[in-house]
Amino acid sequence: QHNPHWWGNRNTIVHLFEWKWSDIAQECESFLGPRGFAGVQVSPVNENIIAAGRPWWERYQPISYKLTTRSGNEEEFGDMVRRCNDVGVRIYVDVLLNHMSGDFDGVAVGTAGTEAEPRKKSFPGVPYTAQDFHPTCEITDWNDRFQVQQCELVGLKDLDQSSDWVRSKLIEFLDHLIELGVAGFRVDAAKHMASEDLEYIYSSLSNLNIDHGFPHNSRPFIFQEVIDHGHETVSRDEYKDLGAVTEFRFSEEIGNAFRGNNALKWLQSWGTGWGFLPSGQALTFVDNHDNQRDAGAVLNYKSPRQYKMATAFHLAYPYGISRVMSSFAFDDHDTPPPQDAQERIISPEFDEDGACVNGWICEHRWRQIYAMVGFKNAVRDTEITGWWDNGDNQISFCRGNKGFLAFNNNLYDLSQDLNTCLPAGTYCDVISGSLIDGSCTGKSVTVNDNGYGYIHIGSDDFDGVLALHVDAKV
Ligand code: LM2
Ligand code: CA
Repeated sequence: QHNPHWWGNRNTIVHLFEWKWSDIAQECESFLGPRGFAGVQVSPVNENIIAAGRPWWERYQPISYKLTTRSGNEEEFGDMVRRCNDVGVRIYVDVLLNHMSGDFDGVAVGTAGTEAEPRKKSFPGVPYTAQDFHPTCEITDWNDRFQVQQCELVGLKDLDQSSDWVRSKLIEFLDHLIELGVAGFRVDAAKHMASEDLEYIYSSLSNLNIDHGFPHNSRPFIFQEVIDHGHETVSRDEYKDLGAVTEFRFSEEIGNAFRGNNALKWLQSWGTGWGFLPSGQALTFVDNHDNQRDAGAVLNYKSPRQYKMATAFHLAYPYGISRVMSSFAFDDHDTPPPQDAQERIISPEFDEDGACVNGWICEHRWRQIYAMVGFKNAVRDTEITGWWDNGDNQISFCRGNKGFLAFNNNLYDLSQDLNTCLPAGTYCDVISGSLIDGSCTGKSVTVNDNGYGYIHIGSDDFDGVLALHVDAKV
């Protein structure tokens, strides 16, 4: 279940973290479809606990499988899926199969009004009772398979996926979403579930809904969140044949490289050469909603120059199933999404350039990022050719004869003739500007009959990357 069911030549997923369904529907029609995005990962859709201050992570504490959250209700969700599918944008849902909520004093009331008593493992909205959960224990040894898979991840009540009842409830929930037209799922905390149990669940799911444009017998796309740095007992290899797996090593290594901790010339062997999963099994990202909040190598929107360069490399190098993060501004781990005084999530607002202004970051609306989504579509099915580097932090390469990229992460200028592999002509750099009414609003490069062009990326240029492709030829 590795096929994401993309439409046409599209090939990038965006995670619209904490967005409301009605806003995503609008975004599919007005921005994502026209810009060639392939799909959206949406926040969890099922009812969750209400935590004080409304941190984003309350949505990782389910109460029932009713489709009512701060992002909207079932009707709004269904309307979003239909409208996005109509413009060729697929929807993938973040699903919580490992656990329900954590401890809560007394009776908890969820976002759909359902009551539960998490301390007693009583979730009548499903219903689940204590016998549907593993006995309570804490994960202290991450090399102990039993603890990792059967104890409670940060105290969240741990479901027993080997039980027929639990399996049937999870399958019913996922099938309900398939019926509504989704293309697949991000499986949260997959490492904390036995792969045999997941295999049973995935293989029991319905085919995708043909009324939403999916071919007959299409299987739901699965990408599993498995954090594997290579030194734990439970490994990504147990999951990779069931569906794609999040490749966290990609995120760390690309952060290292563009932070300057590793010379860009080494990126020539990017992908499996770095010990990553085979391309078709790897869900790749510069940052995700968890690791963008951690200190360390991973880049996020707070380092925009390096972040844009890393994203350009991510989308230009033919490796993995690409996902772009779209965040809201945060100060610390618990910062809630933009919300009003009644704790309702607010809709993004845009300035005249289309950038988000009211607490939403919307990296996917940064020109340097959406232009690379277009680049990836334009060069689809071509190989890397013509690799060049200066032995350090200046690199360039071609994607067949359809696209060309150059990066300068040195503290001196890149100024020289380079092989772009492109047909002769003038091309707009889609990073510094765009092709508008037949001319470039940013840099342009003239390519001669031998495919060479003069490339300049100053060390103090606004962006350290330049990108040319055949769909932005003057
Ligand atoms: C994930 N993948 O495996 C998600 O990507 C990640 O965002 C989730 O953690 C986690 N697993 C569980 O689904 C987040 C957040 C945690 C938060 C949990 C549950 O990063 O901080 O934990 O969601 O809401 C919070 C408190 C924690 C407390 C727990 C249970 O921060 O201190 O533990 O709730 O009450 C006692
Ligand atoms: Ca578990």
